[in-house]
Amino acid sequence: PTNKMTYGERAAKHPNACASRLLSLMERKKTNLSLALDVTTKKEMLDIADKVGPYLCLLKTHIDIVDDFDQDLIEQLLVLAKKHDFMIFEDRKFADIGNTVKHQYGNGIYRIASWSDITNAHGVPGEGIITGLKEVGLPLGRGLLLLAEMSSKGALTYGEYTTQTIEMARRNQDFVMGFITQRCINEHPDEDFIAMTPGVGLDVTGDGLGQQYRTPRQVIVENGCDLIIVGRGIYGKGRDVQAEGRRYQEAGWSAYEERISQ
Ligand code: S5P
Repeated sequence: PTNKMTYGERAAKHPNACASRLLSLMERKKTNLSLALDVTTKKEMLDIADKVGPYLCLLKTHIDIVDDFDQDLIEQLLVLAKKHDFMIFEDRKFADIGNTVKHQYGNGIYRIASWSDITNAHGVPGEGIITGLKEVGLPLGRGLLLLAEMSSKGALTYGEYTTQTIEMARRNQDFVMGFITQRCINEHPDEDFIAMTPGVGLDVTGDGLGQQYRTPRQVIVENGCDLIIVGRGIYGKGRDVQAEGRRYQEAGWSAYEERISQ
């Protein structure tokens, strides 16, 4: 199964180009850390991305929360992505019909598809959401994640909903490269969806607004996930972002080494 293979071995045989690019980056940089950079100014965003960049494989953005967003922010993020060798994931969580999401992905002031390697979507509207996003993203070599399970308390992403979301992904493996999930979803021997997991923290178990945290070891070793997505654990109030970036990178990587050596 995939959770006994190295990221490099998976990269070499992965049919999805975007997934293969990410897995080989993870192997070469020795990191499975994604930073969830939920800050609201351009200055903070660029400053933290530059400081934590050496420890990341994937920078996760919420571009629509930046008060002073402009095109220059995108250009500078792309410069940092090149400088530090990380990919970008705009966490847009699309949730509308195919024709609408196509425009939300490719048009508007953000033009997400033009700069973000990866984005994500809910399965709630049905398979047309994937078809719409694919029309825009696949020709650009982009990848999509489906939200199979959420980290927050009381989330409705379970049971039949999650099962059907996974089936949608299985029918669209050219574009769907993985899941936002709390556990590894791969079942068939030839199946290799990348499992990215938010709700990761080493110091606290929640945030008072429904978020629930588990440790990198719980996520990577016990639940077989591939990437840890960490936000406030790294840039939260009073934290040394560089030191925390290194700490989460080391925790994530040693958990992965423990898993593949078992
Ligand atoms: O189920 C989810 C899915 C996502 S993408 N739960 C989440 O928390 N997220 C995102 O992960 C959320 O939007 C935020 O950007 C990040 C978690 O941030 P943290 O500060 O709680 O680590």
